[in-house]
Order: sequence, then structure tokens, then C-alpha cells
Amino acid sequence: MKNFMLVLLALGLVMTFGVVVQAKVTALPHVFNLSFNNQGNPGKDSSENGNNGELKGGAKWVANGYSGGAVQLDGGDGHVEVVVDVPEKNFTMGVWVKTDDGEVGIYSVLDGVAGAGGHDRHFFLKGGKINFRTWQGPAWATDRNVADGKWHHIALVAKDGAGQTAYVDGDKVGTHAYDHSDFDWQKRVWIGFSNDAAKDYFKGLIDGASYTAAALTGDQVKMKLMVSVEPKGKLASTWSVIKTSH
Ligand SMILES: [Ca+2]
Ligand SMILES: [Ca+2]
Repeated sequence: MKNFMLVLLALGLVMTFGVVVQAKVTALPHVFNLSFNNQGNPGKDSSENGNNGELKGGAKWVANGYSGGAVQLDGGDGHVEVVVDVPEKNFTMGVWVKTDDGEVGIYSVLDGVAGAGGHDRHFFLKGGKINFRTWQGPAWATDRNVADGKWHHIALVAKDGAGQTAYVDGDKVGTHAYDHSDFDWQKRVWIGFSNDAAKDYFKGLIDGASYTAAALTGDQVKMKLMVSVEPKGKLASTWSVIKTSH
């Protein structure tokens, strides 16, 4: 009985923690936050700014995301478009990816369709390693290979006066001194695409794409990872453990 009470207590803590993290992440100043969890409206912006994404070309909704649903991209012309004016200073971009192709585009900010008229804030893979380019800064590489067919969360933080910081799965993997973007005539953001990659279009799964109007701290980036730990799933598996042990 004592053990059972301890399990209940632990369960309560897990649930409370999940809810608190969810609340904190929801409170972040997202420009958009796409969970791809709504099959009927997969591009729905959960930030409630109405900056919905649109699945285009060879992009389709799938149920097996990192957390809930996701978008599968075909490496041909599939991408998710958000038509939106995003901030050039003090921002954080984040996305979950799953691919085994090491030469694909992931995320970028564009003027016209496919970057006609200008493009920057690129996330792309080169030899499997995550690279970035925020104009007028140069392209820069990290040594973190993410093209291993597993889910990885990639985030880029630009902070005025401090520079860019890159995170993979919550680990800091690189920095660059250029601290903002000068590409202020941009009109859209594409997820699953970058002009800087050998293959512009992403092939694989993407989930949890966000653009935040703040330079998040390392801890806040980590918090975004934990949101995907679904208390419901945890609860079910914990209950089955309790049942078998009694
Ligand atoms: Ca999802
Ligand atoms: Ca802008």
C-alpha cells in the first residue's frame, strides 16, 4: 500500500510537471507554433495568432509524429508554408525532424515562392550535419549529424548583441557572432525547404515547427522538448505497470 501511494504521488508529480511545462511553453511569445496534431486542420497555428501553415506539393499529414501527428515530405516539392512577417531580431526557430538523407533543406525564411527575391534563416543538412545561414552573416556548420533516421529537435536562437546559438536535442552545438537577420522584406516561411541545401526539399518527417519572437534561453529550448512528453501516454504505461505488480 505504501508503494502504491508513492506511485500515485510520482504520477501526480509527472502530471503536474507536464501541465506546468505545457503552460510555460504555451506562454512563450510564439509567432506561430505548428503541432500538426489536428488531422482535419494539420497546419493549425496553436499560438492562436492565426499564422496557420499550409501543406503544399508532396506534403501529407501522418499520425506517427514525434508527438501526435506530423507531416511527411517527399523530397520532391512537399513543404509547409506560413505566410507571415517574422521578427529579424531576438528570435528562436525550432523544428523536429526525422530523416536519413544528409543533404536536404529543413527551414528557411523567404520573400517569394521558393525564395524568389530573397531568402535566409536557413536550416539545412550537409553531409548529415546541421548548417545555418542568417543573412548578412555567412553559412556556418555544426558537427552534429542528425541524418540517422531518428527524431531530433533543432533550434536556432538569435540574440541581439550576443549572436546565434544552435541546439540539437537541447544540447548547445554551435555559435556564430552574427546576431540578427537583415532580410526584412521577407513575406513567408517554408518548413521542409532551404535554397542552401544540395537538395532544397526535405525528405522525411517534420513535427513541432515554431517561430518565437524572443531569444530563448537554453533551458527554455529544453522545455520545448519536454512538452512532447505526453502525460496521457505516460499515465497509461504507468497504470499497466501498477496493474501487473498487484
Ligand atoms: Ca505533432
Ligand atoms: Ca520580418
